[in-house]
Amino acid sequence: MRIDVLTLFPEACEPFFAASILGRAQSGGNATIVCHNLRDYATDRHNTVDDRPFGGGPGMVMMCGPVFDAVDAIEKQDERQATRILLTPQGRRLDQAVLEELAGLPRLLLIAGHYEGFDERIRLGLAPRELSIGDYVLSGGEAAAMVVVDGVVRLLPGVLGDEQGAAEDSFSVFRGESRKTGAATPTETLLEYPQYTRPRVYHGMEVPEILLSGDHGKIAEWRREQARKRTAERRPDLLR
Ligand code: 6GU
Repeated sequence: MRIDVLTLFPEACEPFFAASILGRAQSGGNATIVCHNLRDYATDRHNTVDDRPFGGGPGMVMMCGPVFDAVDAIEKQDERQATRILLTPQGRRLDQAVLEELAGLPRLLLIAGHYEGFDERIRLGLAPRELSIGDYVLSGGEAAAMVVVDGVVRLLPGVLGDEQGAAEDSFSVFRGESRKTGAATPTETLLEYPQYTRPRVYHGMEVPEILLSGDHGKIAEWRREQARKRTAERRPDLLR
Protein backbone atom coordinates (compact mmCIF):
# COMPACT_ATOMS: atom_id res chain seq x y z
CA MET A 1 0.00 0.00 0.00
CA ARG A 2 1.06 3.57 -0.69
CA ILE A 3 0.00 6.37 1.68
CA ASP A 4 0.53 10.05 0.88
CA VAL A 5 0.06 12.64 3.62
CA LEU A 6 -0.47 16.27 2.62
CA THR A 7 0.28 18.57 5.55
CA LEU A 8 1.69 21.93 6.59
CA PHE A 9 3.91 20.08 9.07
CA PRO A 10 5.65 17.14 7.37
CA GLU A 11 8.47 17.51 9.91
CA ALA A 12 5.98 16.63 12.68
CA CYS A 13 4.75 13.51 10.87
CA GLU A 14 7.92 12.01 9.41
CA PRO A 15 9.64 10.87 12.64
CA PHE A 16 6.44 9.14 13.72
CA PHE A 17 6.21 7.26 10.42
CA ALA A 18 9.89 6.27 10.65
CA ALA A 19 9.62 4.64 14.08
CA SER A 20 8.64 1.19 15.29
CA ILE A 21 6.09 -0.89 13.33
CA LEU A 22 5.52 1.80 10.68
CA GLY A 23 9.25 2.10 10.03
CA ARG A 24 9.56 -1.66 9.74
CA ALA A 25 6.52 -1.89 7.46
CA GLN A 26 8.27 0.50 5.08
CA SER A 27 11.71 -1.11 5.14
CA GLY A 28 10.00 -4.49 4.70
CA GLY A 29 8.20 -3.29 1.57
CA ASN A 30 4.66 -3.56 2.98
CA ALA A 31 3.96 0.17 2.93
CA THR A 32 5.27 3.34 1.34
CA ILE A 33 4.47 6.52 3.28
CA VAL A 34 5.24 9.87 1.66
CA CYS A 35 4.74 13.25 3.34
CA HIS A 36 4.17 16.33 1.21
CA ASN A 37 4.41 19.95 2.35
CA LEU A 38 1.28 21.85 1.32
CA ARG A 39 3.31 25.06 1.32
CA ASP A 40 5.27 23.73 -1.67
CA TYR A 41 2.06 24.19 -3.70
CA ALA A 42 1.44 27.81 -2.76
CA THR A 43 1.57 30.13 -5.78
CA ASP A 44 2.46 33.53 -4.32
CA ARG A 45 5.81 34.73 -3.03
CA HIS A 46 4.69 34.50 0.60
CA ASN A 47 3.75 30.81 0.18
CA THR A 48 0.22 31.55 1.35
CA VAL A 49 -2.06 28.56 1.91
CA ASP A 50 -4.81 30.19 4.01
CA ASP A 51 -6.91 33.35 3.85
CA ARG A 52 -9.62 35.24 5.74
CA PRO A 53 -13.17 33.92 5.42
CA PHE A 54 -15.62 35.67 3.09
CA GLY A 55 -18.40 37.11 5.24
CA GLY A 56 -16.03 37.77 8.09
CA GLY A 57 -15.53 35.88 11.32
CA PRO A 58 -12.59 34.57 13.31
CA GLY A 59 -9.69 32.50 12.05
CA MET A 60 -8.34 31.57 8.67
CA VAL A 61 -9.53 29.16 5.97
CA MET A 62 -7.44 26.73 3.90
CA MET A 63 -7.44 27.94 0.28
CA CYS A 64 -8.52 25.82 -2.67
CA GLY A 65 -5.58 26.47 -5.01
CA PRO A 66 -2.70 24.86 -3.10
CA VAL A 67 -4.79 21.86 -2.02
CA PHE A 68 -6.17 21.13 -5.54
CA ASP A 69 -2.72 21.57 -7.12
CA ALA A 70 -1.07 19.36 -4.52
CA VAL A 71 -3.65 16.59 -4.88
CA ASP A 72 -3.26 16.70 -8.66
CA ALA A 73 0.55 16.53 -8.52
CA ILE A 74 0.66 13.85 -5.81
CA GLU A 75 -1.86 11.60 -7.54
CA LYS A 76 0.27 11.66 -10.72
CA GLN A 77 3.23 10.25 -8.78
CA ASP A 78 1.77 6.74 -8.82
CA GLU A 79 -0.59 4.80 -11.10
CA ARG A 80 -2.67 3.37 -8.28
CA GLN A 81 -5.98 5.14 -7.69
CA ALA A 82 -5.78 7.14 -4.46
CA THR A 83 -8.67 7.24 -2.01
CA ARG A 84 -8.80 10.85 -0.81
CA ILE A 85 -9.36 11.35 2.89
CA LEU A 86 -9.86 14.72 4.55
CA LEU A 87 -9.14 14.78 8.30
CA THR A 88 -11.75 16.93 9.98
CA PRO A 89 -13.81 16.89 13.18
CA GLN A 90 -16.85 16.97 10.85
CA GLY A 91 -15.98 13.56 9.35
CA ARG A 92 -17.22 10.07 10.08
CA ARG A 93 -15.87 8.94 13.42
CA LEU A 94 -12.99 6.50 12.94
CA ASP A 95 -13.39 2.95 14.21
CA GLN A 96 -11.78 -0.44 13.63
CA ALA A 97 -14.22 -1.29 10.81
CA VAL A 98 -13.16 1.85 8.87
CA LEU A 99 -9.49 0.99 9.40
CA GLU A 100 -10.07 -2.54 8.09
CA GLU A 101 -11.80 -1.18 5.00
CA LEU A 102 -8.98 1.32 4.34
CA ALA A 103 -6.37 -1.42 4.80
CA GLY A 104 -7.85 -3.20 1.78
CA LEU A 105 -7.23 -0.26 -0.58
CA PRO A 106 -4.14 0.17 -2.79
CA ARG A 107 -3.49 3.82 -2.03
CA LEU A 108 -4.60 6.53 0.44
CA LEU A 109 -4.11 10.29 0.22
CA LEU A 110 -4.63 11.92 3.61
CA ILE A 111 -5.19 15.67 3.74
CA ALA A 112 -4.52 17.27 7.13
CA GLY A 113 -5.93 20.73 7.61
CA HIS A 114 -5.14 23.58 9.95
CA TYR A 115 -6.78 26.90 10.80
CA GLU A 116 -10.55 27.22 11.14
CA GLY A 117 -11.34 24.88 8.29
CA PHE A 118 -11.26 24.17 4.58
CA ASP A 119 -12.82 26.22 1.81
CA GLU A 120 -16.02 24.27 1.15
CA ARG A 121 -15.04 23.86 -2.53
CA ILE A 122 -12.26 21.50 -1.43
CA ARG A 123 -15.03 19.15 -0.30
CA LEU A 124 -17.17 19.78 -3.37
CA GLY A 125 -14.36 19.57 -5.93
CA LEU A 126 -12.22 16.76 -4.53
CA ALA A 127 -15.06 14.69 -3.03
CA PRO A 128 -12.86 13.19 -0.33
CA ARG A 129 -14.01 10.81 2.36
CA GLU A 130 -14.01 12.73 5.64
CA LEU A 131 -12.75 11.19 8.88
CA SER A 132 -12.66 12.41 12.48
CA ILE A 133 -10.82 10.58 15.25
CA GLY A 134 -13.30 11.52 17.97
CA ASP A 135 -15.62 14.11 19.42
CA TYR A 136 -13.09 16.71 20.48
CA VAL A 137 -11.20 19.42 18.61
CA LEU A 138 -7.50 19.35 17.74
CA SER A 139 -5.57 22.31 16.35
CA GLY A 140 -4.79 20.39 13.17
CA GLY A 141 -5.31 17.14 11.32
CA GLU A 142 -1.73 15.85 11.67
CA ALA A 143 -2.28 13.85 14.87
CA ALA A 144 -5.41 12.38 13.27
CA ALA A 145 -3.47 11.46 10.10
CA MET A 146 -0.87 9.69 12.25
CA VAL A 147 -3.65 7.78 14.02
CA VAL A 148 -5.16 6.64 10.70
CA VAL A 149 -1.80 5.61 9.21
CA ASP A 150 -0.82 3.63 12.32
CA GLY A 151 -4.20 1.91 12.53
CA VAL A 152 -4.18 0.96 8.84
CA VAL A 153 -0.56 -0.12 8.37
CA ARG A 154 -0.52 -2.54 11.29
CA LEU A 155 -3.40 -4.37 9.58
CA LEU A 156 -1.51 -4.95 6.30
CA PRO A 157 -0.57 -8.58 5.69
CA GLY A 158 2.92 -9.39 6.98
CA VAL A 159 3.37 -6.23 9.06
CA LEU A 160 2.83 -7.77 12.50
CA GLY A 161 5.19 -10.72 13.03
CA ASP A 162 2.52 -13.11 14.25
CA GLU A 163 -0.08 -13.47 11.46
CA GLN A 164 -2.80 -13.49 14.11
CA GLY A 165 -1.24 -10.58 15.97
CA ALA A 166 -4.05 -8.15 15.24
CA ALA A 167 -6.87 -10.66 15.37
CA GLU A 168 -7.56 -10.49 19.10
CA ASP A 169 -6.85 -6.85 19.83
CA SER A 170 -9.39 -4.87 21.71
CA PHE A 171 -12.09 -3.96 19.18
CA SER A 172 -11.11 -6.67 16.76
CA VAL A 173 -13.71 -9.27 16.17
CA PHE A 174 -13.19 -12.68 17.74
CA ARG A 175 -13.48 -15.23 14.96
CA GLY A 176 -14.29 -18.90 15.12
CA GLU A 177 -10.96 -19.90 13.58
CA SER A 178 -9.00 -17.80 16.08
CA ARG A 179 -5.71 -19.52 16.80
CA LYS A 180 -5.15 -18.02 20.26
CA THR A 181 -8.48 -19.17 21.63
CA GLY A 182 -9.10 -22.12 19.33
CA ALA A 183 -12.78 -21.66 20.05
CA ALA A 184 -15.47 -21.92 17.40
CA THR A 185 -17.97 -19.41 18.69
CA PRO A 186 -20.00 -16.68 17.05
CA THR A 187 -18.29 -13.46 16.15
CA GLU A 188 -18.15 -10.84 18.88
CA THR A 189 -16.31 -7.58 19.54
CA LEU A 190 -14.56 -7.58 22.91
CA LEU A 191 -11.86 -5.75 24.78
CA GLU A 192 -8.68 -7.71 25.22
CA TYR A 193 -8.17 -10.08 28.16
CA PRO A 194 -5.56 -9.33 30.89
CA GLN A 195 -1.98 -10.27 30.00
CA TYR A 196 0.93 -11.24 32.27
CA THR A 197 4.64 -11.85 31.80
CA ARG A 198 7.54 -12.66 34.16
CA PRO A 199 8.03 -12.58 37.09
CA ARG A 200 5.34 -14.94 38.45
CA VAL A 201 5.02 -12.81 41.60
CA TYR A 202 5.55 -9.04 41.62
CA HIS A 203 5.03 -6.88 44.72
CA GLY A 204 2.96 -9.74 46.12
CA MET A 205 0.68 -9.93 43.06
CA GLU A 206 0.51 -13.37 41.48
CA VAL A 207 -0.07 -14.45 37.90
CA PRO A 208 -3.38 -16.37 37.66
CA GLU A 209 -2.62 -20.08 38.14
CA ILE A 210 -4.48 -21.11 34.98
CA LEU A 211 -1.95 -19.28 32.76
CA LEU A 212 0.85 -21.45 34.18
CA SER A 213 -1.09 -24.71 33.75
CA GLY A 214 -0.13 -25.46 30.16
CA ASP A 215 -3.77 -26.38 29.44
CA HIS A 216 -4.39 -24.35 26.28
CA GLY A 217 -8.09 -25.16 26.14
CA LYS A 218 -8.63 -23.95 29.71
CA ILE A 219 -6.48 -20.87 29.08
CA ALA A 220 -8.49 -19.95 25.97
CA GLU A 221 -11.72 -20.35 27.92
CA TRP A 222 -10.42 -18.20 30.79
CA ARG A 223 -9.29 -15.47 28.41
CA ARG A 224 -12.63 -15.32 26.66
CA GLU A 225 -14.42 -15.11 30.02
CA GLN A 226 -12.09 -12.33 31.14
CA ALA A 227 -12.57 -10.46 27.86
CA ARG A 228 -16.35 -10.65 28.24
CA LYS A 229 -16.23 -9.56 31.89
CA ARG A 230 -13.94 -6.64 31.10
CA THR A 231 -16.12 -5.58 28.17
CA ALA A 232 -19.29 -5.76 30.27
CA GLU A 233 -17.67 -3.60 32.98
CA ARG A 234 -16.02 -1.00 30.78
CA ARG A 235 -17.85 -0.96 27.46
CA PRO A 236 -21.32 -2.49 27.78
CA ASP A 237 -22.19 -0.64 24.55
CA LEU A 238 -20.04 -3.16 22.63
CA LEU A 239 -22.16 -6.10 23.80
CA ARG A 240 -25.16 -5.13 21.65
CL1 6GU B 1 -9.48 14.73 11.99
N1 6GU B 1 -9.04 17.14 12.97
C1 6GU B 1 -9.10 18.06 13.94
N2 6GU B 1 -8.59 19.26 13.71
N3 6GU B 1 -9.65 17.83 15.12
C2 6GU B 1 -10.14 16.62 15.32
C3 6GU B 1 -10.12 15.60 14.37
C4 6GU B 1 -9.54 15.91 13.17
N4 6GU B 1 -10.71 14.53 14.87
C5 6GU B 1 -11.08 14.85 16.11
N5 6GU B 1 -10.76 16.11 16.38
